[in-house]
Amino acid sequence: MSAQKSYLERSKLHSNPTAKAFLELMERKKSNLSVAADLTTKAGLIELADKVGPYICLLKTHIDVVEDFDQDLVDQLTALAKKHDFMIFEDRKFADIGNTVKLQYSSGVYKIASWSHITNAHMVPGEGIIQGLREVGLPLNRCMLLLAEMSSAGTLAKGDYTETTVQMARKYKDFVVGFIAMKRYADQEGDDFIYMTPGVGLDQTSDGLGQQWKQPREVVYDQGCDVIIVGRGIYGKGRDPAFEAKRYQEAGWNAYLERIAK
Ligand code: 6AU
Repeated sequence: MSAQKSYLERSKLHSNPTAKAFLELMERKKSNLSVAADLTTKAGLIELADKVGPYICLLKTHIDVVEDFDQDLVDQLTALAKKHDFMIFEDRKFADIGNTVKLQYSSGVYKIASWSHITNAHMVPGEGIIQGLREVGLPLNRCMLLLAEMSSAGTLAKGDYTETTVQMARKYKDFVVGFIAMKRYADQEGDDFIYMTPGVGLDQTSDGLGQQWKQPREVVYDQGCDVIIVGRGIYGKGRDPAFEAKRYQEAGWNAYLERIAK
């Protein structure tokens, strides 16, 4: 089972170069924390990335919520990723036919494929969505996650939908390296998917808009997921982002150490 192996062991065997580098990075930084930087200004996003940078393996962006987006923001985030040694995950949640997502991924205002190491997509449109994104991303050494489950109350991503999503990931393993999921699924021969879980909070359990927050230990130790994605628990009102990021980094990492020692 990949859940029992260390990130380093897994990195040695991984066939996707970006997933391999990401697993190495997690081990090097002793971090399985991704910060969901859902801020609406360029200055706010850069400031947060610089503050939490030392504690994270992955900065997750929603680039389309930034009011004053420009190429300089991308350049600065890329420089911060180098300075602090983290990767960038644009949480675009693509959901259209292959030809359209190719354009959305490569072109337009954001040119996501040019700077984001990892992105994600819903499987609603069927297999063509992976084929379209893969055509753009593979030559650039990018990779993606499929949304197999969601953290929100009443999600329709469950049962057969989740199972088919996992099968599709197996079919396109060279580009699909993992899932947004609430738990780890049983491995089949040769599987090593990276499981990233949003809806993580140490202090609160819900936001009144359907989000449901779980403890880091529940996600990493009990459910066997690899990366905790934390937003408002870190940058929310009245919080000190560097202090909180360190707190979540420790909680996530300790749960991982406990898991691999099982
Ligand atoms: O910690 P929060 O609730 O402030 O932020 C959670 C982040 C947000 C969501 O867009 C995202 O995680 N998210 C996702 C992702 C990462 O794809 C899926 C999901 O099911 N739930 C969820 O909250 O940026």
